[in-house]
Amino acid sequence: MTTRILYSLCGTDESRPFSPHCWKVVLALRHKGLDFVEKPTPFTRIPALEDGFSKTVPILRDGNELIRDSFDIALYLEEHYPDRPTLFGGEGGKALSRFVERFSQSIVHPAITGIAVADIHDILGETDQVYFRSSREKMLGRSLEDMRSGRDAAVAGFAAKLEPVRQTLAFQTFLGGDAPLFADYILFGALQWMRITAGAEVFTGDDPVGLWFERCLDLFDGVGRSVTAA
Ligand SMILES: N[C@@H](CCC(=O)N[C@@H](CS)C(=O)NCC(=O)O)C(=O)O
Repeated sequence: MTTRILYSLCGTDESRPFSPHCWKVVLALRHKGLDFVEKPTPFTRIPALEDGFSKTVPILRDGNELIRDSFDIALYLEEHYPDRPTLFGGEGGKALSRFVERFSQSIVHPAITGIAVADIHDILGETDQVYFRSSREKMLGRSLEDMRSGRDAAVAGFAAKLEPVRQTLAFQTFLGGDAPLFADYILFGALQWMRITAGAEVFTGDDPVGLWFERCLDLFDGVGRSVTAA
């Protein structure tokens, strides 16, 4: 039997893994019907994983193979498990998923950072808090306290950033069409990160994006719901 390990990210509570990129991989593995063991790891222990293989998670060990980066992991799974349900629906799907990744990374992630960064700090252990504060304050050019004071405005402005997704969902049930593909899991990962760390209510009850997110939470026996909202 293949040993498949997904190294993911957690704060003090190992039962609440929260990394967006790791959630993408959880859904990709479930989509392919592949068993795995998840090992949630605090930030400052990531560099020691698998003899220093990667500075970031997710890391997937699949037997003797080690793969880093969520998109590369999805490509690897597609290539090595071609008989399982497709994550991309062909080469065009791979290219278009890259657009969804860049949209998520450049528009959605900064917006979520504005909402959740101080909350993330608060769920980390002491060593991680020191690392997180200094690395994030340097990256953002602002203190975590300053970020926290902008939280309400960030929540209020969030839903509008997803207007292209909202309009797309008027044509189809998932970004992938009638059924979800990796593109859905990319955006799901971002919203799941916010749900678990900040629990912010960013959508009105009838917002198609919120309804799509609920559909994603239902996938694969509700694996996304196995971790409750903050
Ligand atoms: N492009 C990478 C990004 C991975 C990434 O940034 N992971 C974060 C957790 S969400 C991480 O491990 N950060 C380590 C750190 O900031 O020290 C992917 O898609 O997997």
